[in-house]
Amino acid sequence: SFLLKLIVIVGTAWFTIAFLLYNDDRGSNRIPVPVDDEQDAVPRVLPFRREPPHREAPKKEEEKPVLLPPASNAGEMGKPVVLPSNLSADVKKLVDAGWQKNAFNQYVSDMISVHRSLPDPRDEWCKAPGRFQEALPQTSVIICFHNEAWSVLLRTVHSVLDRSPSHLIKEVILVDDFSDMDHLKQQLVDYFASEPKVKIIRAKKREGLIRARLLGAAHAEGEVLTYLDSHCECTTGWLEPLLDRIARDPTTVVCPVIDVIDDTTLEYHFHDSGGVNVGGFDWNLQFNWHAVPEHEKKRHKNPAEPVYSPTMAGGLFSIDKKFFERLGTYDNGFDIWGGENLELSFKTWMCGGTLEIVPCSHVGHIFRKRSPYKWRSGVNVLRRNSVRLAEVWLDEYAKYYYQRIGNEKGDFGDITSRKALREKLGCKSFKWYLDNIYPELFIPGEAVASGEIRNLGIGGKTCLDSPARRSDLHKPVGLYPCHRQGGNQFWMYSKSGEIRRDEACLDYSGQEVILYPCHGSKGNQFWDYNANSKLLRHGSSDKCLAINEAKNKLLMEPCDEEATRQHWSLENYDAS
Ligand code: LR7
Ligand code: MN
Repeated sequence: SFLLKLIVIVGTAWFTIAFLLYNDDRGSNRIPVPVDDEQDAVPRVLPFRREPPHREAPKKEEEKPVLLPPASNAGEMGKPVVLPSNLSADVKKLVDAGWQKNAFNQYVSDMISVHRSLPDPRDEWCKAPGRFQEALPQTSVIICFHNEAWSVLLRTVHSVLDRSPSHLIKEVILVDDFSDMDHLKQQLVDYFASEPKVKIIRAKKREGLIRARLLGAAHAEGEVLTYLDSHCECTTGWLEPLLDRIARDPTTVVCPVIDVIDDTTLEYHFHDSGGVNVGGFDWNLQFNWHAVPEHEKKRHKNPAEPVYSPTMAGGLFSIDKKFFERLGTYDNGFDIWGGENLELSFKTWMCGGTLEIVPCSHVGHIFRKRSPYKWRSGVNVLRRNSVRLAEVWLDEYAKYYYQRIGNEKGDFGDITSRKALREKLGCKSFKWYLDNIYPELFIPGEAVASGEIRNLGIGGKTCLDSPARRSDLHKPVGLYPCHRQGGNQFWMYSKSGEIRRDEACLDYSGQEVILYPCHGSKGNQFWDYNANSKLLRHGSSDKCLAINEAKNKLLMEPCDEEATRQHWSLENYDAS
């Protein structure tokens, strides 16, 4: 009977493990999408696409960083480092391992000095004498990390220390969010032993980046908090323009221009100040970038002046510590990654502050195409965070997000204290925010139909389907069996005859039916739906939308009311 018990125990354990793995797969960071499209709705940091987070923790054995002697001048002045194509098998292994652990080219980073030089990106306007106030508040720079590469973390810290006036840096707080890589333990402490400004704080368990940031704030002594990701590089003069805005008005929250550090070559790409973008979001509650809108351009004489931004990317910003506290910092129920950037953006605007991007300040960031670290098993973290955000801040607009997730809110925990906070602060409504701060955003409620667009021919089970990412623009629109889960099959039919999701519109110019940035001038993006005939007649061609026999391709045909392959139903269609 002992043997029997053993078998039962081993069996149960096996099932538990299998269940957890299964759940991890199901609960990974995305909204329900067809199985063949794993990539949608993963945190998308445009214009770069990410993949779902790794499901396994990085392997234990390969922890020792590969510390190569910096190759002479490699990467200086932000230049790219390109590895030769004829690498030996041993080196190639190291390069691959670096990519695997970090989702960027760690090997190349290790070849570059942690003090490398960068060109000065500033517009002349920024360098005018007296541009910024002399007396500026001191800042605590808070850098959270979970298993960051050694050379990349050090370069971040040195870029702060090397390129900031030392009297403005109260301290640099490194918050270790429960990393398990060896180099982040005693080796890191030893490295900074003679640098009194650098403090290392360790989370006792994995907190996720949001609570890690709060831990950093709790230890901070500076008047201003400046947050950076752990894979950044600050450029000359990055700090003064940020602190200057806060000195003038402590309710101003400021972000630098975020330049791209190439994930493969570590090249530093400058965004020139003519090309500054501002932050927005879509109804998946994902952050995105936009050109500065005309009404905002009109407020400025020089493009290097700070611009209002509806949202922030999240990782790189400065905020007055007292103002951050007044706003109730972050929702500490946010786990691991995501949502906090929009929360802070909405709150800032709705509760009496302003949010700006400061073109005189440039900081580089390594953009990754996937998240290299482990998230949580069995929970859709990003959705949970986003539902909390929507419940507290979006008022009657929350429903547009819920439509995107098939109205499955899941367990999002307790939010009473967050609602009480909003009440106490007497913040403005989300409608006020949309009308005044983000008037460019398309409001789904203004659509005549919203939901799936189903073809009624050949079985009547085929729906328009596309992730409609920025990378899908200019590509043909797909078809897929209808799944009733929103996501890639959620479309809106606007009053002006567009079939759209966010900024992507169905567009036909004689070749294929593609997605194209919505332009608002009808023509190739005009579709006339007739609820009686069920036809979708196209504006400029006068043809009708249909599907092919194999149900995998959209066609444009001469309109024929008898052809069921030209018949469509638009969910929630309301012509009144
Ligand atoms: O569990 C974690 N614990 C952590 O300490 C997970 C992450 N982290 C650290 C991590 O080591 C890094 O330093 O938190 C930082 C951010 O994590 P990333 O680099 O994986 O995030 P990201 O750059 O892909 O994501 C952007 O959106 C996030 C939403 O929660 C955060 O706000 C990030 O700070 C933010 N990054 C930027 O804004 C940089 C510019 C990207 C753009 C656009
Ligand atoms: Mn980052």
